[in-house]
Amino acid sequence: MNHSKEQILKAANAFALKGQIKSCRVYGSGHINHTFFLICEENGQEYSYILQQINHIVFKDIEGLMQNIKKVTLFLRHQIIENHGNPDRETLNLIPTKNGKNYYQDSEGYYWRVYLFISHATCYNKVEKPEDFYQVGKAFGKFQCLLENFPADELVETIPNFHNTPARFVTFQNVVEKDVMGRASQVQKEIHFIREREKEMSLALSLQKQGKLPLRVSHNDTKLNNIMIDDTTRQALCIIDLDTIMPGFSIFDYGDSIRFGANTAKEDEKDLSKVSLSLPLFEIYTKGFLEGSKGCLKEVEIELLPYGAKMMTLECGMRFLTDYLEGDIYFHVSKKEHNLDRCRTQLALVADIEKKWTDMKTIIQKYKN
Ligand code: ADP
Ligand code: GN1
Ligand code: MG
Repeated sequence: MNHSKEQILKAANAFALKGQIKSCRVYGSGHINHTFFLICEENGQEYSYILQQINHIVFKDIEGLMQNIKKVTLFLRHQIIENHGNPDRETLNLIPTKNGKNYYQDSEGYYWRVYLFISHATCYNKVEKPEDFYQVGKAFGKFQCLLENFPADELVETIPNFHNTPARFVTFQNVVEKDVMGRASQVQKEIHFIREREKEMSLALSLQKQGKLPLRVSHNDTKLNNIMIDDTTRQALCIIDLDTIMPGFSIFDYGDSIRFGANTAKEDEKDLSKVSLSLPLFEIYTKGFLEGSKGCLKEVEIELLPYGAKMMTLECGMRFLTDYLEGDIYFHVSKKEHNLDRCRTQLALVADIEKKWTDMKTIIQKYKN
């Protein structure tokens, strides 16, 4: 969806920004929302903001989603203040509309929100320094503990069954069968690869049902570009993209970070020979995650970390393929077969994870105490 400049500025002006808008440009590389970087000016002073048009096809209950974000950011804000941190930089801060609401709906039905822009910090699409990935692991690990006492029943499920892999498999099977775009014959190999792994998909949910695996308040979308790293201190500064905060599994928060950050190739790399699981990156993230979550995770959660990495990669590959078969209606795409390329990298990574299973287990043992 391309919004007109007029529509974007009208939305921005609905918010209680400081000063006059000076510039506005498309920003970031998220697959879901439409993000803009705003600069305002007042008395020679500049103020920066992130403006987002929230994807209401993906998120059906925007009111509930924004309530979640409000509650979680307030909760984190208190903890940051207690720890003498900077609450304007270490968590997202919503800017209200001029009417005091935390989102704005325009006349065409689009939903918008504004956050304080976190400056002098970067979201990376690829690990540049291994030490950064350690910091990211530590931050996401700590996030599990920070949210341990957050009242989970106050959160709405913004996307029901988000990491319910068996439910995603059912959807996938239906989409393959319908084949609305006539693309299924071209991707038989990928379909087969996913089907072969169906049995493994239900492990987490069945352990949860048996009371062995705890459901926690988790982030659910822990890829590298959903965390900001401070340009000066090079520490993980702020976890962003809180749209999917809801009950989930710690192993999936861990796993989604590995899926994206420990892949030696980009998520949409065409040359599959470049795709592999980097064991050094896997190790450094694991070290950080286990340090950050020390004392919070149960033994079973630690044992299942490699499974979390494999499942998030397989599920993501299946989701990209589902979207490709449905005609690219969910993830933003910027080229032909973009979702198919993404699916193929994920499945290639699953295959490599399977090869490195024992190494992964050994690394976990090394850091678990
Ligand atoms: P999506 O759901 O589409 O991934 P995100 O909320 O992750 O949307 O935002 C997309 C990108 O915008 C991020 O990867 C990051 O680069 C940038 N971004 C989002 N919020 C902020 C913020 N408060 N300050 C600075 N940059 C931000
Ligand atoms: C999406 O919003 P973004 O770009 O951070 C998606 C994740 C996928 C990821 C794949 C709400 O994340 O689940 O793992 O793309 N988010 C949603 O890169 O579906
Ligand atoms: Mg994002």
